[in-house]
Amino acid sequence: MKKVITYGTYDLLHYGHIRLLERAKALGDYLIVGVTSEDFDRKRGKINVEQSLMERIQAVKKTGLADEIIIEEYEGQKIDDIINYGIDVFTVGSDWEGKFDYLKEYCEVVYLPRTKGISSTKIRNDKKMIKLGAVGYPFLINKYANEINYVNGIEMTHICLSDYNKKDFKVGKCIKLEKDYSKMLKDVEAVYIAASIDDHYKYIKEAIENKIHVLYEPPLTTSVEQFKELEELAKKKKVIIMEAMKTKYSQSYNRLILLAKSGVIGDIVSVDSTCTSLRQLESIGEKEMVKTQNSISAWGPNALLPIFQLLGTDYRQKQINSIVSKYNENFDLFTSINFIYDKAIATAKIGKGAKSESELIISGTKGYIYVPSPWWITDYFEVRYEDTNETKRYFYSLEGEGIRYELVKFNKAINNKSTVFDGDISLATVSIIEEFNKKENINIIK
Ligand code: C2G
Repeated sequence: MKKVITYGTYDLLHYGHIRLLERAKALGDYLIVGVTSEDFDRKRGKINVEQSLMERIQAVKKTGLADEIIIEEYEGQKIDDIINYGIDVFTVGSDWEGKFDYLKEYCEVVYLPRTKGISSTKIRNDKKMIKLGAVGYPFLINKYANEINYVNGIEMTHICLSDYNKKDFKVGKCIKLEKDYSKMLKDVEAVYIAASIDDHYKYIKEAIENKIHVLYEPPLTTSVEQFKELEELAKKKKVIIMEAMKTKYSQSYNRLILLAKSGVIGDIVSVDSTCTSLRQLESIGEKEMVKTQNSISAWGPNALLPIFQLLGTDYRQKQINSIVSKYNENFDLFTSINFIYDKAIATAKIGKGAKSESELIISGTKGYIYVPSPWWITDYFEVRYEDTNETKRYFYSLEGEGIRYELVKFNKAINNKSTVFDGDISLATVSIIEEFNKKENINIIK
């Protein structure tokens, strides 16, 4: 029996895929189709795949052409499969011409002519493009304007100038610069809000009222009352609201949270998360910095995320200690928040006026997870035990600081009308920021 193998993603299965499978089948008696896993596709830079692995497998199965379907999960698997399944012919489309010649050592390699005029990318692009407008800080908007080019189905069409000049935005000519926010909202379906925290509420509210989907730099607002109002309004208007927190959508971060919850380090007894940066202090000085977003609202959402995800928001006790600026009591240069849970403790340390090792450590009864600084944009972490020989290292690819994965997620949420808003965690964070701003139950060190 002549065994043939071929691989692919098979996203939104189309005529080109089917023709390839038919010809692959005709090369022998038994056809094995390797469908790529989400992880593997992401590693090889395919971030726009729309369908889940299961949906793609089902579609290949439905063609009736595959005698067996396997999952392709890692680099180098093709050699393993060819040996293990006793493959005679490896085949793939001519877009890969020459790329798999190294397999000739193990079996026959056939490149089949690719069908012209059709591709998954084309099908994805032919769908309606979501128009995104942006408002706020140029350094953030410039990054998003660049990263959105890697994402199918969504484009940045407008930027609201608000407090800035045209020259602050280093973006292509096809983006329209608009002075008036309300006017911009008329021309877009979604908006990215990276404005000063004092303007968040009014910008977000106006967007939701106009049924515009919102991607916002957290926090949503600094008031619990406003938070609840906006959350309710978004539900009523059936609008997606999503935090622009790249950590939250990065593969390595999600994997480490899952691992921590799976028990590999035993019971979690402590989460220590530190987020500090002196960048702003060094560029504009303390006197100017204290007019901007304080440390707790700038870094709080990030630093508190792993604590609330792993231990929940139902802590028994909390203590906030803050060193504040001599120029402005409402500006914390450095804050530490300590939590006591039923069976665990946690600390978040944040600061725009002090520098520390910005690491994340999750301690357990059997070992700990260590994420090096800056942990919120990491592509690497370790699971460590008493016996250092047992250390396990995890590597991931993180392109463009993770912004493009966040945009893919936002785009998918809009298309699938799925919710991506973790209300409990965001609310718990906003309530801590509000407590600080109101100076309730806080130790202030001047
Ligand atoms: N294909 C084709 N004609 C098209 C589109 C795709 O013949 N118009 C072929 C591809 O050449 C490939 C198969 O259909 O052989 C699956 O295509 P994709 O889903 O795009 O997968 P791809 O990224 O090419 O994966 O490591 C090799 C990969 O696993 C192949």
